[in-house]
Amino acid sequence: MQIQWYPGHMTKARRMLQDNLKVADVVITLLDARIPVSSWNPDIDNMMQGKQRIVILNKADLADAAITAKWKKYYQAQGIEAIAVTSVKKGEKKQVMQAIERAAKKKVEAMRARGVKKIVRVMVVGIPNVGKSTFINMVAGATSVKAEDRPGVTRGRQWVRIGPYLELMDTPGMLWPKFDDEVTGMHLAFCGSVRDEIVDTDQLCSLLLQKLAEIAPDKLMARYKLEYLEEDGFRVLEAICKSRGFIQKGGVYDTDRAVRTVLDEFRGGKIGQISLESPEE
Ligand SMILES: Nc1nc2c(ncn2[C@@H]2O[C@H](COP(=O)(O)OP(=O)(O)OP(=O)(O)O)[C@@H](O)[C@H]2O)c(=O)[nH]1
Ligand SMILES: [Mg+2]
Repeated sequence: MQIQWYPGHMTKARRMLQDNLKVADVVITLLDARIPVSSWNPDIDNMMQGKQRIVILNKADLADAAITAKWKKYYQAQGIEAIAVTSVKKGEKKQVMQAIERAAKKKVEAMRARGVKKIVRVMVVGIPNVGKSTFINMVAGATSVKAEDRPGVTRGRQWVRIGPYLELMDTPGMLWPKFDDEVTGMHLAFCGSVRDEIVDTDQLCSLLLQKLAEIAPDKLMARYKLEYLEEDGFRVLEAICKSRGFIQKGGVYDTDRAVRTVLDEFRGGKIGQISLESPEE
């Protein structure tokens, strides 16, 4: 499945990111805990060289906790601090603040030695729809920036003040101009980071069902009350139409409705906590 998708505003967003990087003391990269490999933007990564970094495995509530724990170890083994966060939940702020404190410690202490109380500036980056704005609102304890369940919500940058000595910067979601492989684009589309308008959602859903049949067959069968799974994703889609009663006049399967339902339910975690990528692969 080929996905073409580098919208014009991203070139602008990239330039803006580069300009603002100069004033950032710490960079927080949000990854989608279900797809840490595909949500790691190599382009952003290159820009962030030499910065103090924290990796947040966000949407941890939607991922398999055992696999997320492995991912944490994986990053830590590379000397990158990584924490698992569910930004839609309260009570996650403390571990984030502690991580920021650790990352900014050296700089803060150096300034203090010169008698200056430093304001720590943290830039939050990541792919579209990964939850950057939601994460910032969670840390701020208020709805400071707009967050919505579709990619491309945040357009300009925005500083959010978290207290007298901390500011977080929200940035637009960034994809990279080209993917090295099709799997990356597919995984990003499964998880809602590519606009559905630019992909063939029937095919996307069929591929998702094939993937779920492979890695989480029990959850898939339980959710849609299926007794067995066919190899072909389109056949699974038809079985779901039957089981859910998505049938139009004349007995025709309403596959459009099944496609919407499956994509929404997967993205919302209703099929279960499923990680599509594990560090062992
Ligand atoms: N289940 C779950 N949903 C989350 C989490 N964090 C964010 N979301 C949801 O993900 C969707 C996108 O969130 P945003 O904060 O707008 O994402 P963003 O990265 O700012 O997106 P852009 O500005 O478009 O790049 C929203 O529906 C959020 O409620 C999380 O930890 N768990
Ligand atoms: Mg946003």
